[in-house]
Amino acid sequence: MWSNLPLFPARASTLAGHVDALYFLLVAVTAFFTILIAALILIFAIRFRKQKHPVAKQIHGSNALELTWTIIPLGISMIFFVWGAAIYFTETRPPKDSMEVYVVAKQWMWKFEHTEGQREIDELHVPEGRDVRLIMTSQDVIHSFFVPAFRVKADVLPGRYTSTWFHATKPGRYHLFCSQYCGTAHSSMVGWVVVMTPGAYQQWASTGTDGSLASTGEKYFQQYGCSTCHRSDSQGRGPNLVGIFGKPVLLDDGRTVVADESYIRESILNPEAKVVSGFKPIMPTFQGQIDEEGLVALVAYIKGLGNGMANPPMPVNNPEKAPYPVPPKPEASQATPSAK
Ligand code: HEC
Ligand SMILES: [Cu+2]
Repeated sequence: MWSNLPLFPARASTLAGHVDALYFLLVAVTAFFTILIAALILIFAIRFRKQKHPVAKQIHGSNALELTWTIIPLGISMIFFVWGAAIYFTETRPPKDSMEVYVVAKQWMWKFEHTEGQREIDELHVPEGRDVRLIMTSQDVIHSFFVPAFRVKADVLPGRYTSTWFHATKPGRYHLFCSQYCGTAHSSMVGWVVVMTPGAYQQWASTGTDGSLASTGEKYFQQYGCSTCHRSDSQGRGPNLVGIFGKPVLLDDGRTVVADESYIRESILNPEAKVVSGFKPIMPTFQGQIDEEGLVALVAYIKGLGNGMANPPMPVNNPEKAPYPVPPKPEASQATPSAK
């Protein structure tokens, strides 16, 4: 009913209707109380004017009145709170099996990296009818990813991954804005989200790539020498990374963390922040050597190890089939992880 109102952007995601409904309720309740209060001011000003009531009659204390004006507003604000929180939780927790796109923002452009290997600038192609999760980071300052038609807005921060998701419901081209002032050309940090039918997307995604994102990551994995310490068996100087993604990792200070994208990123840039139990903090930092796009590729590679999705798992104990040269097995040495 509101779709033709030019004040409103198109409603092109599953979330848009929920956000709008909450928004309309807020507007309606606000309008109701604005009108009610304005009307009461007028009515009281006339009814209790000085000519009719020369001496004011004071009322001291009324539990009924105080309870009423406490409980009703509390109830109303709890509706906003609970409903808003529910939408927030939906919006921040991507459904399982979402398709994933990595986003690297920088002054003043959006870079998108698809797991299939497609790379785009200021344009994001996605299929209609699928959950799409964005894993986002910034190369410089704070940006914010905003697609009004999806009612999706999430800050994109340097030094960490943030994530949001959407499920587009209508093919079309939708505005993408940076909604966080980020310097001189902030206002031109705009782009398009192109929602395609699943078939058209399939075709688009399978043309003209030079390998998946994970395979790019695999190249880096060898180029930066990660593979000399991280092997697909337990003989490396670093932990075997096959299948670690999404699993809990025991640290040497007794804490347990889940190996998500942020953990892998931190492990590469600041390996000493969280040292895996049973290992020595010998991993060098790669801070300043690998840029955000390289990190994204490495994350995608490590993520794919062992779940058979992005890449076949690293073969275990099979030097012939290993994707990189496997050094001969060291004899039991100080580098072998000791069970704690
Ligand atoms: C000198 C050997 C060495 C090199 C080179 C090395 N690492 Fe590590 N890495 C380690 C060790 C040892 C640990 C465990 C101790 C720690 O957490 O710091 C580790 C931990 C990790 C972890 C956390 C693993 C877990 O099980 O939770 C990740 C992820 C990781 N490294 C990725 C990389 C990547 C990617 C590279 C290349 C850019 C790399 N490492 C290069 C030795 C190395
Ligand atoms: Cu920006």
